[in-house]
Amino acid sequence: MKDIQVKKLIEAEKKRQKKVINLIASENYVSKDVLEALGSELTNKYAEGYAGKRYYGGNEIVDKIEQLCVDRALKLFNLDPNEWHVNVQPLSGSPANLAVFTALVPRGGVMQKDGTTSITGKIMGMALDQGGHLTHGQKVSATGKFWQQIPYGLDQTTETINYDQLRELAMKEKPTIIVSGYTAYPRIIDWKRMREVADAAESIMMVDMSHIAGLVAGGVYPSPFDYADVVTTTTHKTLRGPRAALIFVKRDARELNKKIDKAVFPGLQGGPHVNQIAAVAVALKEAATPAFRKYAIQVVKNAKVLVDELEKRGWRLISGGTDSHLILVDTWNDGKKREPLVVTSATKAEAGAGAITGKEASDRLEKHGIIVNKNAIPFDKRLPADPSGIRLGTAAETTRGRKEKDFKAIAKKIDEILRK
Ligand code: DSN
Repeated sequence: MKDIQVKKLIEAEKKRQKKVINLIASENYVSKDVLEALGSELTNKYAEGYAGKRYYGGNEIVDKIEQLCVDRALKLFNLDPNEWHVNVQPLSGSPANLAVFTALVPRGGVMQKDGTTSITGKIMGMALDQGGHLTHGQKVSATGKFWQQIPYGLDQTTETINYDQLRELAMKEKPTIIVSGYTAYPRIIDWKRMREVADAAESIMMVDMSHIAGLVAGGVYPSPFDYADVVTTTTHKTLRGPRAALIFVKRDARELNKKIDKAVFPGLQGGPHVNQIAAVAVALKEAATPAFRKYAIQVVKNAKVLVDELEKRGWRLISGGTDSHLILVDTWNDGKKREPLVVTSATKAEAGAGAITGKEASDRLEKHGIIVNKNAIPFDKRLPADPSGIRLGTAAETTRGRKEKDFKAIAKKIDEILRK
């Protein structure tokens, strides 16, 4: 590379990535092949439209790449192309979710007597502080500005989804769409029950499986495809691909797939990033191998070891543990278990002498080479900029070959750093 400034910065970031222990639950390390596809000449090409129906010439090869990606995406999740459609063009998770809502959830826009504008479409999504994602209808996101979010949450005692409450709320609100699949929820989601709720409320069932896609592909987390109408996913978390997203849509008489395709292009995006699509295709092939299945098994094993070792040292884990790659630690207490579980305390005096906020914990760990993110915990009384916990994940370090004994050592180190 001739640009020395950028080259040096890339080298520095490469070094940083090698040096640290990366426990960011949404990050991973891609293969050289994925990087090669991303850095290829495919980035030069405009390809607005879909395979066979482009608005630019010269797309014969690009059509083959996009079709290959489609075929591999369906195959990886055992989907019959007659039953499922997949759009491989979303640039990332937020535009993918926005495209689904744009296509399927009606917007109001009727001026009310008091001058406000009515919003008719309801998106039922988990509240941010309970583990939901911004793009599941939170107010600060476009998805919460164009549509009304009906937030749902967790049971305060178990810190897991209360499906009966969820059903009650859904029946009362009758949202157009119910979103499950979260950004900070360690447990297995009962897709069948989500389907029952969606059917009862006559809602569309959407699953955002961004965090768990690699675990679903690896067969260590239940697949949502037997139940959902729409499944979105980013491709760069446990799936270990480039930053991009996919939208899977069940084919039926409603032709949701056609609406969603139109919302992606020309609704929200112009030319797809063909280099990114090729890189996704590479990652999807990798994810279909026995080696990837072994990887997915190890990711969950490592997370369970991390849970056990932290718990042994007195740390309270949200929901008491994990079924996935993801762990939420309540750092804002004195390092002891809360008995019984209570709403997190707002002040240090209430929290106990050893309490440490999520921000303090994350900053302190980073100084010692462990990278995590601060995270709100359910029913958090603190603000998102300095919440009561941290989120940990095992996907990235498992890619680097770390096993149970390594995660035992990592847990010990985390405990020592946080108690200093
Ligand atoms: N930022 C991602 C995460 O960390 O979960 C979701 O967009």
